[in-house]
Amino acid sequence: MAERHASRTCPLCEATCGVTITLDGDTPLAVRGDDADPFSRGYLCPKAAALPALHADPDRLRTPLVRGADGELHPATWAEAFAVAIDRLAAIKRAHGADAIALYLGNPSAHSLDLMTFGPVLTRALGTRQRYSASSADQLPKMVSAALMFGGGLAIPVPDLDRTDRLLILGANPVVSNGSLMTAPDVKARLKAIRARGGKLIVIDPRRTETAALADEHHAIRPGGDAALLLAMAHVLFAEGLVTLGAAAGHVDGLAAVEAIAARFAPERVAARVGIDAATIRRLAREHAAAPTAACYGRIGTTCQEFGTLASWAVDLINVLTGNLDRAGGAMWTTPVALPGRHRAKGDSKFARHRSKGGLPEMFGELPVAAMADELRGGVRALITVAGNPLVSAPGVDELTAAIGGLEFRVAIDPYVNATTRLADVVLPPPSPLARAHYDVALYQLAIRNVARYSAPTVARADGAPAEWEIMLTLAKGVAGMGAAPLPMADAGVARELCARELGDLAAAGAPLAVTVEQALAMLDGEGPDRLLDLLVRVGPYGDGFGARPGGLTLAALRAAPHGLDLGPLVPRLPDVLRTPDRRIALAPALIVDDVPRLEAALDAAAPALVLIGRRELRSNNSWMHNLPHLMKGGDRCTLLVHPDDARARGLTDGGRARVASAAGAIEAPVEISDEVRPGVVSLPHGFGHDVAGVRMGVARAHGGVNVNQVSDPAFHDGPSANAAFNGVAVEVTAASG
Ligand SMILES: Nc1nc2c(c(=O)[nH]1)N[C@H]1C(S)=C(S)[C@@H](COP(=O)(O)OP(=O)(O)OC[C@H]3O[C@@H](n4cnc5c(=O)[nH]c(N)nc54)[C@H](O)[C@@H]3O)O[C@H]1N2
Ligand SMILES: Nc1nc2c(c(=O)[nH]1)N[C@H]1C(S)=C(S)[C@@H](COP(=O)(O)OP(=O)(O)OC[C@H]3O[C@@H](n4cnc5c(=O)[nH]c(N)nc54)[C@H](O)[C@@H]3O)O[C@H]1N2
Ligand code: SF4
Ligand SMILES: [Mo]
Repeated sequence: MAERHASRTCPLCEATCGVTITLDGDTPLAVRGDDADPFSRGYLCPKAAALPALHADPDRLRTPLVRGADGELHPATWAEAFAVAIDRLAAIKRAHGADAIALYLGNPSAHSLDLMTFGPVLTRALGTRQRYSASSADQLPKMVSAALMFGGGLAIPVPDLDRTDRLLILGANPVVSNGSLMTAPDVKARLKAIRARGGKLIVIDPRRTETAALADEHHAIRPGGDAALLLAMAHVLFAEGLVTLGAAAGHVDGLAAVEAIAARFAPERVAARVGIDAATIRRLAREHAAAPTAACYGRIGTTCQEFGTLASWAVDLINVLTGNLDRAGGAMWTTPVALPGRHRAKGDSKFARHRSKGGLPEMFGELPVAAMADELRGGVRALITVAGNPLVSAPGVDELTAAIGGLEFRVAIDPYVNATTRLADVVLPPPSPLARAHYDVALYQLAIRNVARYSAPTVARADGAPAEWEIMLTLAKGVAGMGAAPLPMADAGVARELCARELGDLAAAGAPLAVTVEQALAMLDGEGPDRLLDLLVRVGPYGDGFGARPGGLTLAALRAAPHGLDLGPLVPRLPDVLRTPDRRIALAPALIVDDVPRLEAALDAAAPALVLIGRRELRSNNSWMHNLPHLMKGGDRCTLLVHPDDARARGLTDGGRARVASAAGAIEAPVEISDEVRPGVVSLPHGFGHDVAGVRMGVARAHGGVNVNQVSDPAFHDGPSANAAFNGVAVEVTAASG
């Protein structure tokens, strides 16, 4: 037996932990934390321990599936499956135009080097305006506020976790989620360290979460109250002369406009809607301002809600107004090693260039998932899903199921036959996550230290199976009508184009490199994503500049450091980080400010008696890791948390069943009575509902659970971004007999 050890980055969540895998040949046996990873320092969560099971899962597809004349999905060769997919897609595009094909990109694409680099190639080849992604069921409001305030959708300040004296967390549960828009392995230890060094942790959440359990203070806000709470804190800062801009001084516009808005949000006015009393709000504002350093941070509870963009904006207002933006211990920007488009002069704020039939705006080139069912019914003929399971993850899944079912043709790039891909006509499975190279292009933009870790594939790909970037490229070439060109040529074409763009941006920025595109291309390492990564590293701030900065980083240098490189704590980035048109911080962008009256109207309106929120749990990863037996041990986790008062008033019993009904639909779920949710709030996790006809995931089906997004209402969404509002959905809950 040739037992060996290989280290790589865990691809499963945003924490980017290093893992060391014990293998027998190419069979993974066990996983432990990689002690030599300078960022994760040996930390490992239970999900990573399931990587061998994921690799070995008999339900994970190894060959493509194509729907036969009998209406069933059958194994097919790669050549057959590509031929069917390309013929049909190309024919639909020819006959009905680019917008007849819709594309949905799911969450794991942000964790995949292949998809981060070659996803855009397919997107461009399709040329469709029918583009969707999990972003509009997630962080889109934060991207909108960051783009408008700072000039980049991912120019999102992250809490300087390891140095802060005070962390105010709203609507995030990092102890369970392992952190999001804040790449920080072993976040639990890092949070505990804040208190150990004398700092304070404050959690604002309708539920007393696992993170709240570690905190100095927990305040059970009413869902949707965050923007009002933070504006009321801003009110206090202005009223009491506590505003100080720190590093942002001299770089901000719109301060007077913000003061005028904050003036309308006295703590006493918002307290009832927010569910936190005025004295506490005043104290939170004063203590935040008085702390030597402080960071304000919000996540899903602040984005996937009715006022997502306002709340996301207000989080950074608090960072700015207390002098904590861009200072150590405050909220800072990462300096990532590899970042596409980093030298471009202009930001990426492209909004509302077109709209859905229902009037919802395009954002960063995509339409919101809240509009997807309507749009698919209105002229779209085919759908490609990549690493996504929208029939579990998007709001209003009953209507969306009918809409997807009614299309002419569906292609899924996915390793499982799940609630969504069971409807596909062609399923193209990516290789095991252990059989691909890994580099976190997306997540290292949001890391709490400047780090970089490249992982080579741990095991070989199965004979004849393409890498996922090759799947994307083959489809891209096919729909673009260049079917016969050999792959490497098209790959080289992608590299040439990116290289020309990056070198061109540098020249335009007055910092040209002394190489031609051809010379640079000749120096690049590898093919496919590796080659593009090498390019991005070399033109980046630590890069060798193709010889201009000898000793600078290259992909070869990353390969030589398989446990990762620690490039130090975050450093100040103002004003260079800004990509707003005037390179200033816009504190009061029109698109956001125009939404304030809607918030004020809500303050004065009657709130629903009972609202639904979501939750995550440790051994789960949205919808797709429920097929691994040892992650599914123990009791049913897909339960409806109900406060004892609400249970009593509705005659609900612990372990009994409840019917949950909203404007969008109704489901039944087992009741778990607990005072960890505040009265008036019930909580159900998302990611369940696997036991539907056609799903080929044996373990997941046995633990099917209910699909909460049958009651999430696509009509209930954020204003400016139209991001799905999964939290704060008005529901009626009654005892069910079943
Ligand atoms: N174990 C595990 N880890 C994961 C995932 C997973 O499914 N399982 N998913 C990954 C993904 S895709 C993401 S985006 C991240 C998400 O990471 P987090 O945002 O940290 O995770 P959530 O558990 O969704 O936390 C949202 C919190 O918001 C609270 N909340 C709900 N409504 C409101 C509100 O109106 N205001 C406030 N202040 N709070 C509210 C909820 O009670 C919940 O505690 O997690 C990632 N990590
Ligand atoms: N009610 C409610 N709904 C929610 C949320 C919530 O909090 N509450 N959270 C939202 C959030 S934050 C998110 S991110 C979305 C997630 O929404 P989605 O991205 O649509 O769903 P996932 O469950 O992450 O499904 C990922 C899919 O990718 C496949 N997959 C895994 N790895 C790979 C790979 O390497 N390549 C390919 N091609 N496929 C792969 C899996 O098999 C699965 O089918 O859900 C959203 N939906
Ligand atoms: S926290 Fe996330 S990255 Fe770290 S081991 Fe767990 S799943 Fe993997
Ligand atoms: Mo997410």
